[in-house]
Amino acid sequence: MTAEEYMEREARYGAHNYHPLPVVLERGKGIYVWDTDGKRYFDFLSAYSAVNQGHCHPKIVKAMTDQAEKLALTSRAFYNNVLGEWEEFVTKYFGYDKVLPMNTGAEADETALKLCRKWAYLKKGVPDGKAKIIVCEGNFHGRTITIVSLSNDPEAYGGYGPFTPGFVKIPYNDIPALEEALKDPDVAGFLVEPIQGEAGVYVPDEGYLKKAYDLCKAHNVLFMADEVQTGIARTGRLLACDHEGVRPDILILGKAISGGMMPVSCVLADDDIMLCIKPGEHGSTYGGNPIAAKVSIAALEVVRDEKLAENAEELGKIFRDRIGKIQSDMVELVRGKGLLNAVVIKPKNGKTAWDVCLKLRDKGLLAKPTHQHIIRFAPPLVINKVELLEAIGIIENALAEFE
Ligand code: IF1
Repeated sequence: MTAEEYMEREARYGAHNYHPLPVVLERGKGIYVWDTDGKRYFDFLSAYSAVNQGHCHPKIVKAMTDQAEKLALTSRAFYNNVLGEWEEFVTKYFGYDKVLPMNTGAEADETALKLCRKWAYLKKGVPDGKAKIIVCEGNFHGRTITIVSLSNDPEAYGGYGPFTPGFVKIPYNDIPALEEALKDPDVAGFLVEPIQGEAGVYVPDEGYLKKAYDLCKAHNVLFMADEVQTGIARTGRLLACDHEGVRPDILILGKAISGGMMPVSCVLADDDIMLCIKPGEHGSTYGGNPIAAKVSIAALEVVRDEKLAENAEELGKIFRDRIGKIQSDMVELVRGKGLLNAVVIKPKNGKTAWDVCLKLRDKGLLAKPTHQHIIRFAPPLVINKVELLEAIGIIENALAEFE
């Protein structure tokens, strides 16, 4: 089949809820993916930061296949011999008393919201049904009805009402707005992305997270960090909150916690919070399944053993420095942390970020525009300096062709 035929088949039989860049992939290894014609590309999306450890990392593949041959799924109706191993590993790795496993990022965010409300009623003394949670404009936390209720992006929430009540939206990176919202005694939690990914890799002012955390503490409000995209070494630290020495009360993880092998997500918290949810009050058929447990341990070991956070920190600086020096009217701005970066593109002669991404594809590098005018660049964190410089060369050449 030709690439065209693969794409037509998807359009014919699949729902039209995506608009992919026209490239059909069939194989991945490390920082590279190959299309159905055998052409190789740098993957500068990394499945939205799920594949931080690189495609098909041998250690993670082995963990997956070994466990798949033994025991794949028990549900949580019974114990299995690996879930506890993962729970011990993950809680020690991130430094929390307890972990609750789910599958997708959206489910982990939902779990955090439920946990926060339970805590508000059981521990903070908020009257039943009155708990409020503060969220930030420009957020992206997933696609469920409750989560799109938090969104102020019409594309995400439009046509999906009625929406879940109990949320207060304030501007991102705005401490006075948070201070004001926290005056309400029924506020139970504050949910925030340490860097807003979907908004276009929007990095808040230095000190924002720390100030927000301190304000939450002063008001007995839970600080909940959605590190689904920023977590697991992407921004140059294990967690983006580590840049400011903030330890969230509720930590939400997904994506790279499995190295992109399968959906694994979780919520971490200490006993005082986590034990507010009792048996039967929350869960998921696949959450914490034996394959997920083994895959996730391997994925996190790779992050530690291959020093991916350190690599992201170092190479991220080179990336922003070199891209910032490109002589092109189309490069308005480059921003980011570690290897989570975005370039804001100024359209030229009717050519937009989409056209730049098509040009990059032709030259062997895959990236995806967000919000018309922004391109996100997030390679697997196993990339080395020589490879990064080659990729930067491709970006330079692509932009030069629009001059
Ligand atoms: C799609 C964006 C990235 C997330 C944060 C929770 C979730 C996500 C901070 C939900 C998911 C995704 C989903 C993906 C596109 C993508 C994305 F462009 F929309 F913003 F990564 F940048 N919290 N992000 O970023 O996780 O339920 O998907 O596992 O196609 O919707 P999920």
